Amino acid sequence: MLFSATFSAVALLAAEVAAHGAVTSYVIAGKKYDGYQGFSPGNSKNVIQRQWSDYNPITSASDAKLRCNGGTSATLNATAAPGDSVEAIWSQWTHSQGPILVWMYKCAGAFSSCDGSGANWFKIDEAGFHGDGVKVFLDSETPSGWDIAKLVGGNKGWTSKIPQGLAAGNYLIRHELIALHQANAPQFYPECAQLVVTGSGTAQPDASYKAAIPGYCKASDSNIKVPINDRKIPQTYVIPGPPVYKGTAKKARDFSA
Ligand SMILES: *[C@@H]1O[C@H](CO)[C@@H](O)[C@H](O)[C@H]1NC(C)=O
Ligand SMILES: [Cu+2]
Repeated sequence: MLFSATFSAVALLAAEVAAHGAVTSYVIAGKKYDGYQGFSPGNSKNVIQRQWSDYNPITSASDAKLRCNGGTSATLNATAAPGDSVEAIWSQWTHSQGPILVWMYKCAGAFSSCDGSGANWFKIDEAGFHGDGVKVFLDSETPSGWDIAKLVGGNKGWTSKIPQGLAAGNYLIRHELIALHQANAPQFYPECAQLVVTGSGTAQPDASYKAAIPGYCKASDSNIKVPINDRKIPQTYVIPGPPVYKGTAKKARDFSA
């Protein structure tokens, strides 16, 4: 009896693990960094990623865990310059509907006292839905109009760039997947890592690019509470949160010079 109880607990855990996912490693400015592996803290203590207790979905837009999946500490950091690429890798991921959001937060000082509080998070990248209005619906699996579908299958990465000219300093970088496959029941999957931005940049986003986490969205928002299987609604999707901050990169409309 004891054996079978233990066995089913393990089986249940395995099923949970199979269903969800988290960022488990990074490639930053060409260098590979381990993330936290979860469920086995003793095996992955010294990493750049803030440690999370599990990668079950967060189902409330106001849950304090939304910030970094509850993780508050990491012993290491990665280094990158403005314009460098940051690839986050999910060792497993299974949901093919929902947006990808990549956020940063400038710490006032040391990482150990950087808690990500206040309306100071800004997006550096995002990806959502592009249907063809004919056969690609919000809930289509194949083809999927969602970029998040590219992460399905395991050991897949998403690459973003540190904004040009971004002020040097200590930053948190937060990767967030919002899985929308269950109608009106969003699931948030965020993880954060510690990143030292080098160089002589001074650019910082103004308040129009910033938001608090939690706080940037509400449970009732039409892009959070999504009736994904309703093909009568417009087959479009607006990614939640402020616009993506591009640093000093020229915007399309800045064609003078
Ligand atoms: C980042 O990591 C390096 C190497 O471990 C360490 O020397 C440095 O103090 C860390 N930086 C911060 C801001 O914690
Ligand atoms: Cu899941």
